[in-house]
Amino acid sequence: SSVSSDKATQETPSYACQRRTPLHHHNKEIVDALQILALSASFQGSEARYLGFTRAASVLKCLPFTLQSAEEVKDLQFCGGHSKTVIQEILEDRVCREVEMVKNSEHYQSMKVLTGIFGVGIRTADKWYRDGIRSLSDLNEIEGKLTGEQKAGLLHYTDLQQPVTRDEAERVEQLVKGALQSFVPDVQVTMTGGFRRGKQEGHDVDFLITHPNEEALNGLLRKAVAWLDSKGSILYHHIKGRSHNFARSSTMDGHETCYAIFALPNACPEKSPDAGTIQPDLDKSPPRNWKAVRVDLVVAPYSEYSYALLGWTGSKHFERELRRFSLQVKKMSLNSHGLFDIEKKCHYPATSEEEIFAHLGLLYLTPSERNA
Ligand code: 8DG
Ligand code: MN
Ligand code: MN
Repeated sequence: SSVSSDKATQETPSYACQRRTPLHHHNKEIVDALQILALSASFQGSEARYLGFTRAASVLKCLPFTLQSAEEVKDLQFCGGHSKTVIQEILEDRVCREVEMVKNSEHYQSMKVLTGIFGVGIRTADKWYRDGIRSLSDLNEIEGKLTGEQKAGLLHYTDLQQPVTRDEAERVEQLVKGALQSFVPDVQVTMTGGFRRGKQEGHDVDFLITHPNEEALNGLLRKAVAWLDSKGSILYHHIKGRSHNFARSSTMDGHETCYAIFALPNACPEKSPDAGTIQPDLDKSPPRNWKAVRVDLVVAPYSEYSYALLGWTGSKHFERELRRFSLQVKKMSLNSHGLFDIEKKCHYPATSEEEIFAHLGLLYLTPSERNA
């Protein structure tokens, strides 16, 4: 829907799923600023402004050079006037007044803290804000009204605010694989989410579980989680069962999913020459030998595996753009279960992500090119 010359349109395709978006790019300061404005817009319930700033930030991630002057900004495509003003201000003054104001605002700061709690979305946080809640300590007063998920989120808040490192993610993978394989030795477990896109840290660890024999998957997630729980590895978990009659819309997914908080044991320390030295124990409480880590486990039947893999690898903006492209350009409905051609009224099976891109007429993008 953008009005630009044919030549310019060829340079930057309009949907993020038509572009290679690397993890590292050349305009971090500007992208960070635009993403703060996007987040602030979402905190205010403005989906349109959220999308505008998010799209502008995403376009900048693909630029192969660092923006130097306001002059270069004029020709930027898929970047609205408001975003362009922000970019120009940063290029000229290093800071943008609107971004500084947002960062200092009470609503933004409180919403950031409150939505940072596992189990707290924007609506809940905003309702709390309107009830006068500003910080974590204010939540003690309404403790009785919190869900189990939110109570766990609050209890492990400090740990969960720490990024999960790749090393920690790999140790979670060993735990998860060990539990699943004790029931089904040849179960397939794949790390998805940001780590699959090449990120070195994340806010959680995401896994996709499948097996060629669908019977093998029956009850597997519940058994594996119960097994981990019995070993003390689970601090919180909530399993959402598979929904068989979910609407095949582009926004709903119905895979069996476990949202959990793991107690990840610390890595074994390297043996050092003075390992035997007795350390004075100044603090009387014993040192904690685990860290709370958020983990998402998703089970997909083998026939839907490629769609689930594509859907759970992200990024969130990439997924949103992929579904928007499917619907608007191809008249097909895409979700983590499959691809449905609305006009031909047929489903497209796929045994790899490459095949899904091909069905959509898109150039294949590797996971590390999906950091939109
Ligand atoms: P991070 O954890 O490193 O911060 O980033 P991430 O791994 O990219 O984000 P994420 O929040 O863990 O989400 C990973 C992908 O999973 C993302 O593309 C969106 C997708 N995803 C959810 N929830 C759901 C859901 O309910 N259904 C489907 N199909 N996908 C989902 O987060
Ligand atoms: Mn993740
Ligand atoms: Mn996740």
